[in-house]
Amino acid sequence: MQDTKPQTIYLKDYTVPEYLIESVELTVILDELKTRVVSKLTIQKNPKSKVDNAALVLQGEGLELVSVAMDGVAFNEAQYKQSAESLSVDNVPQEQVFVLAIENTINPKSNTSLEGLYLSSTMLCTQCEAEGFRKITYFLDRPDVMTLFKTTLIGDKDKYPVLLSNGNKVAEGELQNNRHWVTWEDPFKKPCYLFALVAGQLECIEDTFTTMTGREISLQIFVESHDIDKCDHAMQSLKNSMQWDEEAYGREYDLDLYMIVAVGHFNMGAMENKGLNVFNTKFVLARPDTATDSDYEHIEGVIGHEYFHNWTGNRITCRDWFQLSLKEGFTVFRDQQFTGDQTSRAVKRIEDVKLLRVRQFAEDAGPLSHPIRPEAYIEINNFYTLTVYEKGAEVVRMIHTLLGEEDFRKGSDLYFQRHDGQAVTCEDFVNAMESASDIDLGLFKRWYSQAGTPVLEATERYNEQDKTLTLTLKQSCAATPGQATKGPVHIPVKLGLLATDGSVANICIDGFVSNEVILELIQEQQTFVFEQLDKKPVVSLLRGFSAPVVLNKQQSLEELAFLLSHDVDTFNRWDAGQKMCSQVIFGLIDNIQQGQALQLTPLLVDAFANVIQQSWDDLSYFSLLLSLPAENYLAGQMDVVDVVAIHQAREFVKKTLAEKLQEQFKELYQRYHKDESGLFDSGAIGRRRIKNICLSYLATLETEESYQLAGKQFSSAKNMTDQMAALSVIVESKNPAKVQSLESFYQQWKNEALVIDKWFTLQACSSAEDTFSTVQNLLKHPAFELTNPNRVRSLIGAFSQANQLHFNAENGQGYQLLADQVIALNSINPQVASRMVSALTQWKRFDADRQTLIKAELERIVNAENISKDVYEIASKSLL
Ligand code: 7ML
Ligand code: ZN
Repeated sequence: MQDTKPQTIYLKDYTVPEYLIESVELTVILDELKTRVVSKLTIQKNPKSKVDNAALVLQGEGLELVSVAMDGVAFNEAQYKQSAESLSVDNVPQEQVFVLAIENTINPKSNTSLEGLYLSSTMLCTQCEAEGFRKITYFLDRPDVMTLFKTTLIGDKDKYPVLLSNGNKVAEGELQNNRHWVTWEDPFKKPCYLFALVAGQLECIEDTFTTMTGREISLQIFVESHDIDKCDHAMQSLKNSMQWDEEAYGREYDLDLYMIVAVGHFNMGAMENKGLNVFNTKFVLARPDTATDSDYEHIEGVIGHEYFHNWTGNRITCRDWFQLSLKEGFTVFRDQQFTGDQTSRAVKRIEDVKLLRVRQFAEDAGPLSHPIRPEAYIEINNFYTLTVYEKGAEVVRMIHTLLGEEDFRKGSDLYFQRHDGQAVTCEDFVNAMESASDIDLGLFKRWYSQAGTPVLEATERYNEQDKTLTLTLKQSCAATPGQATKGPVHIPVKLGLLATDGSVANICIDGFVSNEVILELIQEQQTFVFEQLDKKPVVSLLRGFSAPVVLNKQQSLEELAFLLSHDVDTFNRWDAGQKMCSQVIFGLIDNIQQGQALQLTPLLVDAFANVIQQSWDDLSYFSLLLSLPAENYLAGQMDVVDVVAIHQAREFVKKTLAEKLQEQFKELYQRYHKDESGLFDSGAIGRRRIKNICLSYLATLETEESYQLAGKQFSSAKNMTDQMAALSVIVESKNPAKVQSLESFYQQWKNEALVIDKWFTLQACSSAEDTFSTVQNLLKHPAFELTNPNRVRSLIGAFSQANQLHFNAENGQGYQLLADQVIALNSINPQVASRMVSALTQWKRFDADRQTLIKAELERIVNAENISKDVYEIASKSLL
């Protein structure tokens, strides 16, 4: 650790800023090695602050200070104090506005943290959220200080022909020595985390969008020249997003220009900087032969996400970083709705719940469990978590469910009306929703402060005499670090009833009759009585996954098979199949652990055969019904995770289904394999999904015929979806063409970084026996580099987070490999290093031997020299 003990920041300590920065004029003289920043801050005392004569403390990190002046008069060294993290001035004017002029220099090239101003290949770009602006110049780097920005960029005309910043271009000109300048002005006040600048040799595609009030917005997407043929889908996605936000939320874009820049080195997915989004190339670039159908979908979702932030994040921002879920939870909810509307609501909901249940539930159950509004942090970058984002979105979704579509829209309108231009709290959001409806959200607010996943126990009793069904729901939540006891939360439980013939049964409760109800659980235990039921119905509970809880309910395989064939709720129908598979697999895991022979129940084979027999419009949904639960989802449900038994049991089920349903899988494959060029069209996507899942079943048979099928698809594929699907089954199988296929793929795509990422990931995720040594070799591959986060995630991230079987090898070699890489990465990029540690946080879920091995690696990380506070916080809290 560093010399000073890392400081913890607490929500309860929040106070308003003592000073405000009304406006700033920034001049940035760009140079790879030494960029000069001249900043003129117009400052005044905050009328809301109760502190008199407070020192003015500006944050700044890694800056070379050149000069400071106030109201045109230069300071001598006695007139300010400088520390490694700040610049402070005592005795500043309390009554009138004053101008502080600061000059400093920075070195973008040596900035491998990719926070602040840095170099990505030949392009200079910035990332400021959460606290990166302080790496550019001294500032009040907190989201509740909102400022008008005017930015002048100066640079060499050949190296930096394109000079971009937020807002509108207001002036430009030429200078001596082949240099030029551009001035940008952003008419909206914003916190400095939304500042951005980009400079480089960029090309752009342009389009326009006409808003609902008839304003024409100019849209531009900037990329390096070799990527200019991969921007069309991103542009279409942007226009779709703008249209959707007008229709769904009545929100219009507010500047005349919207720019997106794609950069190859980026710590996260993308960033919503006002008028100038900066994106990871992964979420912009797509061409049918380089990007899969899922890539296309993710691009649309992320473009939407960043666009939607313009209202939920930029126009209304967060008071402090504890309120992160205010903008992120709501914006993720909005991008989920958007993607559902553009593609298939059923499929999108299932995909979102899969992510939540596997990854967020694990986070909530582990040592780093925190509420969606955390109470304390050491490094805020560590709190861009699945809990803040995904559970945060679920909490917004529950408000939507409780209020209904119409009142939710009224609530969001009221929220925008009340708080436009402000930096607010999660409480303000919920209050607006409450004011716009008749719903009491008092207890609901506990979702913001209580960590952990609630468990819902459901029991039912049918009374033949009264013709009633009594449903009892009981909620509980296990203790999490720092929260020993938990209270009940407000849980909306969507429910339907099915008659034994599979038809929808009427729900009669409290004198009302309907097809579907939302039960509101607010106490620890509640009982609901449904009347006028001539026969015992089958209950479909927690439809659409109406709350982020674990539902425990006894269900036989027969009952689950019934729901799988009859439920009208697409989520529960799919989930019934998943529960069936899970029950069967857990039975087989028991058999494996006791050394018994394995046998697959015909009930499961029949259920799959039955699904295949039906006719499906939504082939993507059909393909989800044929997918087995993932290994990590199964692991999440075991007391002591047995990675080997999980893998064996699941493979056994897959292979047995392939044997029994071989003819059906072959028929489906032939029916839907069209060798299409890979257009982003829902029909074609569905055909590829179903065909490729059939291919993966057939591949488990390890027959010459299956090898040929995969080989033929691999070599003739005209789109990346089919090519990757084929390569993936080749790599998983004993197919003799494996080495050669991997090599030819590499040669074909060695100049497309994003495709090479896929090549690394595929090998890192393989269950093949030699995967560990493959990963070791790939770390030494010339195309591997620790300075590129996408590459790190594609190899180290994939191996540690998506290869449960090999990462958790009994001898601990997976853990050791990860710790070595985390320690190496720590000094290059602390944010990415810290994210990589997350694979080690779940140690309590394993057997005693593995626990010892993992703990030893965590300790090695904590004690490593110069460990960053990012990595320190995650590793040390994991050990508690
Ligand atoms: C979520 C983002 C960050 C971190 C993007 C960075 C963002 C912060 C930024 C959903 C879709 C795409 C990206 C992200 C994500 C982790 C995840 N403000 O816009 O939230
Ligand atoms: Zn976001």
